[in-house]
This record gives sequence, structure tokens and C-alpha cells, in this order.
Amino acid sequence: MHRRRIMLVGATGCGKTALANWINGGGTVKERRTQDVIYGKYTIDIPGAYLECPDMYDHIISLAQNDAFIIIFIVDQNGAKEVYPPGFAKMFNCKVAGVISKSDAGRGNIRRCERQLKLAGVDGPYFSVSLLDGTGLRDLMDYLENVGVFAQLDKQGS
Ligand SMILES: Nc1nc2c(ncn2[C@@H]2O[C@H](COP(=O)(O)OP(=O)(O)OP(=O)(O)O)[C@@H](O)[C@H]2O)c(=O)[nH]1
Ligand SMILES: [Mg+2]
Repeated sequence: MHRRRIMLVGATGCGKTALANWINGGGTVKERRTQDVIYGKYTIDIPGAYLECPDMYDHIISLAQNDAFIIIFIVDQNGAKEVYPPGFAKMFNCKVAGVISKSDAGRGNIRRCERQLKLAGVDGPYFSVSLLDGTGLRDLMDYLENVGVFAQLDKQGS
């Protein structure tokens, strides 16, 4: 069976690479823009620039069609950038969940982030997380475990 990963989508700097590194079990976070799609053990890290360029939408969708088990749309609680086209989540034929990142930073407005995710077509669940203080990470991992993404990736011989 073709192995499918967790695809991370969101604006530049929202924390995709940091979250991918954490899900994949550590590693240092590079403090620079990711230029290319990066396949990690469990993740596909989509550069923020792709989402900010409508010409790339089809490319994101076909990457997902081939390689995503589940997609996570990330909205940075600390950044107001609205980058998701309305209803974008409905373009994918796998599950799409929402993550509101950097909950430690606290300046943002959770409701605004939830509204963005809703507008982007993500019905839920939404997880408010922080890589700094650990908020929400357990719930997110339990959810990912339950949808079965790790089980099929950890299966041998594929
Ligand atoms: N305070 C705080 N900062 C975070 C958190 N997660 C990530 N960051 C910081 O946010 C910045 C951007 O994170 P990245 O993971 O590189 O962002 P990205 O979404 O991969 O960005 P691109 O590759 O440019 O699309 C880094 O300085 C991270 O350390 C968090 O939970 N809390
Ligand atoms: Mg990155």
C-alpha cells in the first residue's frame, strides 16, 4: 500500500516546519523559509509561499492526492495573514483538520483564527497548540493516532 503522510499547510512563518520536526520526533528548527516540499518521516511540509501563490493551488492539491493521509491547515495565532482561499479545504478528498499555532504568544484572537479556518472550509477538529509550552500537542497527537496515519506509515515493507 502507498504510504501517506500528514500534510502541513499554512502561511509563511506559521510554524509548519517546527510542527513537522516535533511530530517526526525532534530535530532542530531551522529559522528560515522552507523553499521546497519536504518529506519527513510522517509529514509533508509545504512551503508557505505555495499557499500564497494561486498558481500553486493545483500543485498542492495533486501532491495531497498522491501523498496525503490527512491535511492540517495551520493558522498562526500571532499573525493576521489571511492566505486561505475560501473553501480551499473542500478541494481535497482526505480529512482536513485545523491547528491554531503559537498559543503561547497569546496576542492573537482564537475566535479570529477559528473564523479563518471555518472560511477555509475546515469543519474541524481544531487544535490550539504551542511548541513552546506544549499546549494542545497531546490532543493533536491522540487525534492523529486515532485517524490511523501513523499505523499505515509504520507498517513494514511498504
Ligand atoms: N512562540 C512560538 N513560536 C513558534 C511556535 N512554533 C513555531 N514558532 C516559531 O515560528 C517561526 C517560524 O516557524 P517555521 O516552522 O519555520 O514556519 P514555517 O511555517 O515552516 O514557514 P515557511 O517555511 O517559511 O513557510 C520560527 O521562529 C519558530 O521558532 C510556537 O508554538 N510558539
Ligand atoms: Mg518551513
